[in-house]
Amino acid sequence: MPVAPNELKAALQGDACQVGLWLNLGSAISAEVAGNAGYDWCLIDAEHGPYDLAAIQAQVIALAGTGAEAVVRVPAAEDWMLKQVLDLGVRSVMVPMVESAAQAEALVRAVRYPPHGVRGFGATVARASGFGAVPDYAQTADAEMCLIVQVESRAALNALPEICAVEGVDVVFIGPTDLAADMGYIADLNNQSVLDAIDRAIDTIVEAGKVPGIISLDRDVCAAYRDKGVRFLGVGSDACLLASAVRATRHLP
Ligand code: 3PY
Repeated sequence: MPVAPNELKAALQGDACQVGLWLNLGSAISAEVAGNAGYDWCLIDAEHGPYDLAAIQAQVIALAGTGAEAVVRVPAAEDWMLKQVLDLGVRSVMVPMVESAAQAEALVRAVRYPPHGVRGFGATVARASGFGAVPDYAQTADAEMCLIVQVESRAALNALPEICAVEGVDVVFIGPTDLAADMGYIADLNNQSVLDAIDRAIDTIVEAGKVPGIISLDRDVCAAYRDKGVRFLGVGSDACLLASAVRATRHLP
């Protein structure tokens, strides 16, 4: 039996924008709530959330019963971090701060087994193989991997055409917050130079035939990015949504 198809990866081949939510609370219950809300994907943010492997696993299991693909953002571009996450049964991963084609190529290899990659083989004991219930895991896992690389610095934007040309990269995701910081405008997401750089980056990614991704907490900005061709779109985070709803509910009219 092969690995179940990665529906997010397949959908990214089409025109429809795949809409997702960031998970930063570390809660399996909030992951389940988000997954059942109809998002195409939910991103377990192990770069900026309170996640060890057990917390990631709990959210992966919570999302498994929903229609949302579990995407895990690892804290850094490290093979061993990807290996541990993939062994949990994750097929879609985001990697922050990718700044060169060589780095992107190394990541493509990190999520694939030999001979096409360098992923260590532990699938006989891993959750990924259904603890043996998916006997063809080793032969079929590579094809379902969805690799999302983040470009979020001036160095990354300078190398963008080369990064986009790397086969095996499914989505090139612009990180607006880190990009603004790297450009000297920390926490100033509305800075015109940053917005212009993002627009140019989206155009470059689309022209290269890759899927552009981005996140915004502003619904109008999200719609504009979708209309511009973004096809992997983060529209919010569980932590921000909870915070704003809790504040809004505090005072009676
Ligand atoms: C950024 O905005 O820099 C991101 O990485 C998205 O969280």
